[in-house]
Amino acid sequence: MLTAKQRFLMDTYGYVVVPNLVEADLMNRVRQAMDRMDQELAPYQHGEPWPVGKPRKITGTPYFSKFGPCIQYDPSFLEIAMHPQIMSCAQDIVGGPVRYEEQECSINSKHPDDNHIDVKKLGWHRGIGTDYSVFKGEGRKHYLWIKAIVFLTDIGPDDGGTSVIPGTQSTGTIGELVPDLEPWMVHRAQGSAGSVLFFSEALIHSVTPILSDKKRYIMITGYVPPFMREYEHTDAASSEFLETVGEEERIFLTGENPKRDRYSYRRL
Ligand SMILES: O=C(O)CCC(=O)C(=O)O
Repeated sequence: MLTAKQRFLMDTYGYVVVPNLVEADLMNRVRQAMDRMDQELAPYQHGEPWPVGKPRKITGTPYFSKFGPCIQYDPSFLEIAMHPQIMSCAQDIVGGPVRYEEQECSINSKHPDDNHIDVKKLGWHRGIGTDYSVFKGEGRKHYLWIKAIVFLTDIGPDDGGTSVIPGTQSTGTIGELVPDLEPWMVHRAQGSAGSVLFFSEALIHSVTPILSDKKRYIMITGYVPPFMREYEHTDAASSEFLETVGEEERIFLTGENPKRDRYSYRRL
């Protein structure tokens, strides 16, 4: 559950960083699995057909490795997605039970050419429109599609914390705002390892170049209500993988709960 202050930050800025959610042991296991995956997987060639659920290295440069989907690669990835405290915050923000939407993770470090940040040149994007991404219920705002980014390393001011344009979960478009964007209009999410950045996918956000010599590891999981789907069909868990997990995990991964109708969500 979020505190009143955290709910205020989520509703005002479209994001909140909740500290100290994930234990060091789980973070170590996730980072080790990410290093293994980085060694094992060759970069995906654009347009190559890809089986549903199969872990993939989407980007592979000496400074940036990004994987997605990745949840099937190592049991620690599903464990962190279903971490009880992360799930509790995700349910509080979404406003009911949540299912898996997608999972990506990345390892990045400073590119030798990156010496300053030009906010107008960042890779700004959002996944869903401002109107369709939010509903009000019992005096609260809830967000239908959120991401949780677990900081697996400490992230200080120069360590590539996710950039966001606060408030854009409610209003504004990239085309209107970015040409006139000023540095003070941008926040960079920071926190110690184990903190989790929660944000609405309607919030305009971007990867940020790293200016320090620190390597950044993050795990990103998307959460939606059970009646919503994965972002891309290849993000879904494969039927072979679903056979290897327990009932609670299967319900989380598919949104299909034999004891509830899909639209019993928030029926009071
Ligand atoms: O790497 C980051 O900080 C941001 C990731 C991102 O842009 C996304 O999840 O859409």
